Amino acid sequence: MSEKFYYITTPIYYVNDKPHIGHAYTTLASDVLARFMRLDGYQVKFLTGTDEHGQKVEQAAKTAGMAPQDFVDKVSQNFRALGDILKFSNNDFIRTTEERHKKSATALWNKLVEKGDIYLGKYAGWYAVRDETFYLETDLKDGKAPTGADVEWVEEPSYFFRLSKWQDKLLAFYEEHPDFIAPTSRRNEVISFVKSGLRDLSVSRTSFKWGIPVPNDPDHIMYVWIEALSNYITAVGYPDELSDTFQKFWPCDLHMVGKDIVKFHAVYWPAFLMAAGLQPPKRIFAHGWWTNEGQKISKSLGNVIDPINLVETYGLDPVRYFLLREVPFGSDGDFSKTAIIQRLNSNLANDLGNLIQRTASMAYKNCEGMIPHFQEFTQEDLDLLYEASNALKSLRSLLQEQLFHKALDVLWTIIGNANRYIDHQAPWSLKKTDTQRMGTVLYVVLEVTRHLGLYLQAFMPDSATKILDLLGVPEDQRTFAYGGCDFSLKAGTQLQEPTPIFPRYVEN
Ligand code: ME8
Repeated sequence: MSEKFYYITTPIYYVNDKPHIGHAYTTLASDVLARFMRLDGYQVKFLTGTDEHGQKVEQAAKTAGMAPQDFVDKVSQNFRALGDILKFSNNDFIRTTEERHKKSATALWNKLVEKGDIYLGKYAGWYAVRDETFYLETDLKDGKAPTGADVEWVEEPSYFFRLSKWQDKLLAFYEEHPDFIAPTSRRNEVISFVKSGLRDLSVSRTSFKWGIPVPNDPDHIMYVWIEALSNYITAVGYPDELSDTFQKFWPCDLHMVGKDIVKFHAVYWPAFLMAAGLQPPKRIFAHGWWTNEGQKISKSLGNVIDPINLVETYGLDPVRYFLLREVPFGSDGDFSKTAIIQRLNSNLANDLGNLIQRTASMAYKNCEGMIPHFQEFTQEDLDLLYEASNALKSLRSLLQEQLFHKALDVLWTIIGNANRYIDHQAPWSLKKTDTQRMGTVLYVVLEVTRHLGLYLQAFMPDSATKILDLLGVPEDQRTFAYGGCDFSLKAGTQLQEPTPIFPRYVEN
């Protein structure tokens, strides 16, 4: 089989704050894709990390009374810890204060200078530290940035990137690559932004020190975005473009980001890359924004949702499930306690939990604790088995478009059908009249559960492992390559004694 590669990244998060639900959401969605692609036979590079330079971090360190490096060492750790708790499967974690990154960002800068795309000029404009962005006088609303951030007048020598030169090339690129930006609403937004005209971009600052110095002009620090974006190529070995890793993984398959930073990823980043003679990434998905019980999440409102807290309250897999099922991926979403409890109790405990619990318990009690023997399948049996094994095709195409909620819908349709099938077949009655048919019915549902267990490994890894363990599926037969009927459950395999995998949530 030929080797297949998949490279997925999350934004690198600012270390001026503790991770919250928004950060967890982006990395979770990426984690599900990384896991799915691994199960589907790809060699996956899954990168996340922390963005540690810039004025915002310098200020946060000062407020904390710490040296910037000590501060970032400490806060970066919170993001790693989040990954451990949420079981993110990233196989690289980049910090922009690492040597490999300084080397790569510097090399990218030098390349842009060499190509004539960076020049020294003078910057005068309104700068918002919070957004790390410059604004025009006409952008301001009531003396503040359109985002509400405070701005200050900045006038200083600055290096510029010739972004204006790339306007037509970017538009042509979007045209030729209709899947480059998703969802469509974001794509339209980006295209109209570029069409409205691109000005050259100030890419260095002299007003702070905490960053990577501009080569041969150390009074200047590289603007945080040119530096931060280059993390995606650092992690695959840039500037060594001929390295094995770079060859396998660049261009990146997917940059997963929130809608707040789509412009940087879909406009500036491909322009920098094209200017440096490198290929742009294949796709940028910009997801929506979470609010808390209808309110914008912010530190000043004191309503920041701590993902670690959520996991402690509801359990890891229910949180993973809820975040990706509740809201169509790409749209904004609202977190509410009622909604998560409802999802947990109805979709997980009732629909999936009961399906497994009642069939596995019946087989365990009535079929000598083993996967039952089966007889010839009826059309109804075959329909359900086919629906379960065939779901992989839909999951692949839905996840290729990052439609997590629809992928989960596909699985829950199977779960609903399997529950209806049991109700209709009533194996508890067959127990008295036709034990062989009872065995067949239980077998069908357990085999459907095996498929569900295989797929769910991407979404809810712990629970899926419990399902597959329960069924005695060998550990080396849990990738999608083993979905076919050659690897169906073997009658006579020992079942584990079933215990509920998704207990109901009862509020104290
Ligand atoms: O922007 N809902 O870092 P950052 C959903 N360092 N997602 C949210 C969210 C919310 N309420 N709040 C944050 C930066 N996010 C730069 C990135 S990349 C080269 C540099 C998520 O710490 C979402 O993914 O501000 C958003 O894009 C990201 O956190 C911003 O993280």
